Amino acid sequence: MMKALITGISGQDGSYLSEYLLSLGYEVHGIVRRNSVCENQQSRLEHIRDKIKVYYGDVLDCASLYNVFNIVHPDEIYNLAAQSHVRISFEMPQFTIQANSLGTLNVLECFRTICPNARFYQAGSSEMFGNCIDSDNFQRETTAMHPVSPYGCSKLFAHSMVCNYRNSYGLFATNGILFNHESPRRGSNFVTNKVVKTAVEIKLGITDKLELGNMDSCRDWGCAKDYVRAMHLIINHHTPDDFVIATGRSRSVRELCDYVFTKLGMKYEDYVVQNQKYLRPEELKYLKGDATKAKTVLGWEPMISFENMLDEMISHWLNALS
Ligand code: F7E
Repeated sequence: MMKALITGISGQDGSYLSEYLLSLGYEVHGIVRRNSVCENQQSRLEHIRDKIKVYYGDVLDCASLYNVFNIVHPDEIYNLAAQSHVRISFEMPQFTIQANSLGTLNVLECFRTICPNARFYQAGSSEMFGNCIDSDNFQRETTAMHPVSPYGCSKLFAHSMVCNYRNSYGLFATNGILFNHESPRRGSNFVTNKVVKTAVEIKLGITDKLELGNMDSCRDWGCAKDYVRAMHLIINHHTPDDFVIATGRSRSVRELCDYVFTKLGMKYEDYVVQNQKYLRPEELKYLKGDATKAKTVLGWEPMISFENMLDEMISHWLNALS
């Protein structure tokens, strides 16, 4: 039986990846950070709690990492642990760099010294591109990377270290460069789930307005379930490599609002107001990923549309809040 170790198992991607790997017959192990509200700690894992093995640890606590690696001896390592909120990375730049950059380095060191024959997947991000874009308006594996947030900088360091460990030590170390991916399990301070949750609250009379930051930025939004499939394909490819995972469609925050409010029989213009506090000191304006390499080399394609994903999120919040 193949053994997977997932850092950040309690996050959106960690929970979907666990489900997917369990369905493939994997033994799934994961590391969670201690949270003062223990119900919050593993809320996304409740339904599979008896099928996975979870350890307390932290990518910044090397002793805990070494301990878990020595217990599990994984065949596949998925490094998903991160401070993943871009705006918050401006408020907590040092923690973001520690967790995302040094944390990745700590996990790489465990990989190199304890189980060098394993395979490693790094959760990279389209935020690494910053405002770099090719002349055809796409970002791809060869596009320059000049990040515009502490989060983007932290992920670029991690991405570079993975390449360095692959080339220096011959390790099977891979990078996914994932564009935005969403689901009902997305934290409700990310824009998709914030818009859907608040629109449903407005529909149900729980609140009367939605406060947002920049509505003109554009993102390439895919579905988390499709993207965890890509992680598994990347780590199981015959050669360690880097892959962009994206849908190839870009939409503005305004278009997102329009779809969600219209679906609920409302006009977003009647409820959305701008609040400066949600603006970022520097904004990444436009993302549109070209996943041709993943399609041709790995056979990966997204299966769930933007609309179907948002419909699932709307149903989720209607059920939860009604
Ligand atoms: O923002 C704008 C905001 O926070 C999307 C993370 O998973 O994807 C995610 O990063 C856009 C930005 O995601 C609000 O300015 C407007 O332009 O949902 P988001 P993100 O920053 O793109 C990348 C690929 C990652 O790797 C990250 O970990 O929406 N926006 N008003 C807002 N965003 C938020 N959060 N809240 C607002 O009120």
